[in-house]
Amino acid sequence: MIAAADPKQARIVADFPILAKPTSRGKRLVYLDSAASSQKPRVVIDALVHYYENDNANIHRGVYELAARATEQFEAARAKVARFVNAAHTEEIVWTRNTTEAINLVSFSWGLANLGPGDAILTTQLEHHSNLVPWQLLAAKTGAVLRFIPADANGVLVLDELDDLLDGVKLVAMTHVSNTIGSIAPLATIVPRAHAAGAVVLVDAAQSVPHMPVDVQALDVDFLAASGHKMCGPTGIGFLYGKRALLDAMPPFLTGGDMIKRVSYETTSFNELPWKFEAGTSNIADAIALGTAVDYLSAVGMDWIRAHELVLTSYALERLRTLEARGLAVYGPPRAEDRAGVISFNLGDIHAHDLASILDVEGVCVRAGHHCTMPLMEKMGWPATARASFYLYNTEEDVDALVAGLEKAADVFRLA
Ligand code: 7TS
Repeated sequence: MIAAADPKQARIVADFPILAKPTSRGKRLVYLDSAASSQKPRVVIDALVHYYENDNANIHRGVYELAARATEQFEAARAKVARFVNAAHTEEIVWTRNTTEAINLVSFSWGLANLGPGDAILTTQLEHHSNLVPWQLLAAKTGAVLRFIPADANGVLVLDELDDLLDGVKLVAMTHVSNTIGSIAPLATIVPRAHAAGAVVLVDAAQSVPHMPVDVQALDVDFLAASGHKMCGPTGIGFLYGKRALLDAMPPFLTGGDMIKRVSYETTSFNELPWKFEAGTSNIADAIALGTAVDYLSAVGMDWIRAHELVLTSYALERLRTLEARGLAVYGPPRAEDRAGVISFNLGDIHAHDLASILDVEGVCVRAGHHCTMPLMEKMGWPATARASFYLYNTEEDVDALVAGLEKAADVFRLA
């Protein structure tokens, strides 16, 4: 039971101030675009204001109490994120702006130092541009080649040729959850085989860390990237997890203040982990507020969030099926268990952007377009899709509003 009337669900919805604000047309806001960015609970918004009103100072330099307090909270937030993904050591968490920057850090630092002509990078056909473009550029710079694990028509990775694909691979860089199709990658199968082939594994966890328990030690991944803004945190803060031995051996990415140990006019020695990778003044307030977001998610329970999204996804798939006769096509794995709370679809020959505009009139926010996965869209033969994505604050009423909006669209376009 996850209707809005459920007491735990009602409390969660009430934690997000924006959900109580009607749209300009007086509709209830039905936010189904959390894969793009999540809404923020009041505790996170309050954490930002509290920091600026009470604790604001630059970190890692002031001897005065205020600066010490800012530093302490900034580093405490790092420890919270480390615990959240079960990193063995807090210094294995490097703050970045977002997933994209975390992946670029690995590409520029580890990639340029470790790849050369003839080496291979293995990724998948499902990737967001953020986990594809950096590897294309790295391959061009180093002479490495880029290979792809294929996806089938449901967006499920096909592993039949995996051993051949892994031959000569130094890096496997793949998404945990497809942001377009919602399919969950079988990391438990791929990671050990990648390691056996001598490869390092980077996981783009932008769509998994916010939505399900993720344990970097259990998965045994070498690098993992995620964005704060998709997990109830502020924009402008994300993180890279990296195994300590790998991060230790890597050269810095960006250089300048804070990432140094000693500088002379001629030369520089670098700071210890994780600060070696954090050049310049960090995004202090947002890191601290991401710590608050992680506390909030942990209090709700990541198992609860995954189970909640599974129930909503099952319900949505079932309700959407009633529109198949009117031309609704739903993409991705047929079983809800095989996906995260992401559903891409098209309705008849209505362009996905028109569909999203009609839904918007009803207060329903969905994303339409290529979802930053242009090669996947082309492979699937979809010019665009509309995409609904769920989070802890969504309810069955939200799914009902989506379905009602789609029925209205079918009426407007006179579909069957
Ligand atoms: N990787 C995946 C799997 C993503 O879904 C996204 C963002 C990114 C990387 C990039 O995250 P960023 O925080 O660095 O921008 N995905 C989406 C989306 O699906 N709609 O808008 C952004």
